[in-house]
Amino acid sequence: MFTNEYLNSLFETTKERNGSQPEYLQAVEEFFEAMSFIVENDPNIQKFGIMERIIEPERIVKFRVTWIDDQGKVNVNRGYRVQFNSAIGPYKGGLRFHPSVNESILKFLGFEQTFKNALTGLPMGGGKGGSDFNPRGKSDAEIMRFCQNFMLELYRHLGADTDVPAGDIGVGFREIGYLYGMYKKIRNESTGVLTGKGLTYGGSLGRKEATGHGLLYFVREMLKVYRNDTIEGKKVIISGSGKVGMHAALKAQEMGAKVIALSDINGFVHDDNGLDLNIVKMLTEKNPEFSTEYLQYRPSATYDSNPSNIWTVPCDIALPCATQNELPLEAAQALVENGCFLVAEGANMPTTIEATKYLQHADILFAPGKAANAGGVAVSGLEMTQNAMHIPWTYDEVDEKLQDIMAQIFNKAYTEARKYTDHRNLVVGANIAGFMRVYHAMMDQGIV
Ligand code: NDP
Ligand code: 2IT
Repeated sequence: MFTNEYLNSLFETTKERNGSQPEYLQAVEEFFEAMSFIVENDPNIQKFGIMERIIEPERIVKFRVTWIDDQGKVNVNRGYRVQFNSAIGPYKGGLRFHPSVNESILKFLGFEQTFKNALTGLPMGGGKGGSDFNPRGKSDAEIMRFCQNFMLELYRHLGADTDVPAGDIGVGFREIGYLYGMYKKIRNESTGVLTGKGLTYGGSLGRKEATGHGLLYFVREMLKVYRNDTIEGKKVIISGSGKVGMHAALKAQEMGAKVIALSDINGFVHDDNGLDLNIVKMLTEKNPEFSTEYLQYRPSATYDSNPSNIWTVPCDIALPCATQNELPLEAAQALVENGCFLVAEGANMPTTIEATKYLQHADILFAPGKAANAGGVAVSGLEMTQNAMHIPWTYDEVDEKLQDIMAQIFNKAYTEARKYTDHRNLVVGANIAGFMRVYHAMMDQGIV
């Protein structure tokens, strides 16, 4: 499977030990493919068990969360924190509240986060957590009670220099506020133990937009370096109109692109002349599922109730920003057939391995999430810095740093890609660049 025997045998063992965790195995497979380019030339990787250690979370905490709904009924959910790797800094990564959450999904996310955080150049290790709690349709009071009970368990594993969670799917300002309020009450301390906080109590300007904006800054570098081109006038389609997708859309428009299709869980809307993002924004602020209502305001658009069909819309650039494995092989084939020339992942692992390979073989420019969506965690790192200094930066200061970090991430991935394989292979480049930093830190710190 891989060109290296040692990686083949280790992957077999990993499959045996984690047979029921497909997302985690998928993330390891993509990583091992990239590692095939370097393990043979560096015997220390094998001798010091670097691969064996780096694919194994340092710690997984799993706990019961009990909460009472508005009808007085007692509910039980599962809470998790996967503390994946702390070689370069405190564990750092989001919390996801979604019914699909399980150990496989959180392990894949924590694993990817380790390399993503390394790519930012900031001192952050990798972690991820969350719950199978479904926030959809819950009242504010229910969300608050759930968050408080979740934190009643999680707090003992956190700390500004130990583990610093943030948001992810289903966790935004509101949830971070409730989680933070409970942490502060239990610990009696105001440290930056969560990022993505509200601006009145230690949050950073620019954090809510950071992943989407960072994604567009990354795309800007790709277009410049590979095509001597800009995004101006390009037709862009975006899946997911949540925190990442919405800000990616707004930034793409600001940079002169035309956002022609956008999806949510109920379908997607398409208008070849460009969607009216003010209407989308107004609708999503009331109700995250905007797609069914958009046509009432802009009847020139079309609506399709299957969100996966968005990939059949002819476009120049596709930005998957919803969830893992949302872009399978058939979608990649449709994109190529319809003239798309660039795919950049705003979500984590939205493209399946087969689809990624298909796009790369078809010479489509492809940006992996661990590089292209690192802007969110990068600004989380900047939020930690501001909290530690007790001084906030302006929006422009944060944005300038974000632009610089995204350009540097592109350069690191591009440089490694050029060194080891095709200069367009940013999957290999990003994995190697992220890995190298974690690897060297692990070597320096001995066998722990
Ligand atoms: P949100 O919960 O804010 O938004 C996700 C959106 O995607 C929701 O509107 C959801 O709808 C929708 N969605 C889910 N499945 C589909 C689907 N199959 N087709 C279309 N839409 C769908 O999450 P985020 O925006 O924060 O996260 C999105 C992705 O980006 C995730 O992969 C996350 O891990 C990644 N990411 C997030 C970062 C962050 O800082 N927030 C940073 C880096 C990556 P519904 O709510 O109805 O289910
Ligand atoms: O996937 C991600 O990078 C995030 N959800 C953001 C993590 C963070 O700590 O800001």
